[in-house]
Amino acid sequence: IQSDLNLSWAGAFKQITDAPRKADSNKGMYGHVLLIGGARGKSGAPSMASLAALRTGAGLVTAAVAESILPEVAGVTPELMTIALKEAADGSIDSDHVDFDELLDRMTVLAIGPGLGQSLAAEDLVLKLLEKAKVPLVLDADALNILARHSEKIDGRGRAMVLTPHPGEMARLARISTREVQANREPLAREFAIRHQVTLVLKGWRTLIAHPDGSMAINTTGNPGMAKGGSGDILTGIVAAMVAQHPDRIADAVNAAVYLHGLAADLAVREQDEHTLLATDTVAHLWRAFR
Ligand code: NPW
Ligand code: AMP
Ligand code: MG
Repeated sequence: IQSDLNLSWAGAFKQITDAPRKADSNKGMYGHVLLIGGARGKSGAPSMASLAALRTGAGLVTAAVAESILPEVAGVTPELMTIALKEAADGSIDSDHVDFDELLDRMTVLAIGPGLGQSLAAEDLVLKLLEKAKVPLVLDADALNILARHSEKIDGRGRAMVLTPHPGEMARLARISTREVQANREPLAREFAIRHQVTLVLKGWRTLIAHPDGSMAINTTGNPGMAKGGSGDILTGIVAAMVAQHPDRIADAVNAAVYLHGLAADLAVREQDEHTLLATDTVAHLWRAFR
């Protein structure tokens, strides 16, 4: 964590990760995460994100997915609630049949993108969600690929927006090559976050978190065992759950989410190996990371 902010952030961080749940807690105090993503062949992405959100302490988690993949997603764990959305012939969610008021009712945070695909129907859905959702948004994967075509809509001023691109997705957002992204990570992330007033999580080894006020954090956890399909989908769930629990402290929540994700993976590889680590093993070690 950047040195000038080190002390204040270390304190904030501990408050978030060490806070005991009040004895008289109820699930309504810990937020309701709504996750929208998945498509045929990519049902694992919303499943993993949902599982990770549940394992990070969200009070309730609902996955809203195309009806044909709902059985797979619902099967990830019985704690997960699901909403079946009508789909077009190609399997994409058909936004003309979505009742957005009902879908978004009582949600604390909306995470969109893992496994969603980039069809025209998916694009329509993402744009409508951006317009209708009044809660903090976590945008990942295909939601980012879609927004790369509508950069004027990337605006965190109305409600908070957290974007979690990997370098390939950042390249699409910034319309430059992945190589250029990697050569300019810090200035690129900072300028993007300030210009769009969003929280930008630029993933990869030493993930950067750039905040709308221009401050930045560099993550120190994580390992190459995470360079496998599913790792980013799990981060989306962790970020959404942390934001759901701390909607008034988005910067601290996102910093903590990124740190915990990498720490859980580091603790998991101590027991096995970077070659064999699965993204879901990271979820299974989240409890150790919190401890
Ligand atoms: P290259 O090859 O080096 O030019 P894509 P995706 C780059 C879902 N998933 N450093 C790199 O580019 C996701 O949620 C579903 C440098 C790489 O080839 C999405 O919706 C799963 N470069 C969808 O699939 C499990 C880096 O980006 C390219 C980099 C597609 O997502 C898998 C890949 O990016 C997946 O999560 C780095 N650190 N990281 C499931 N089980 O359902 C990435 N790149 O083309 O956006 O594809 O990330 O696989
Ligand atoms: P995605 O590409 O969306 O699946 O995201 C990959 C996740 O794994 C991100 O959180 C990355 O920061 C993390 N990750 C991938 N490779 C590494 C690495 N070599 N070291 C640390 N973290 C990594
Ligand atoms: Mg990803």
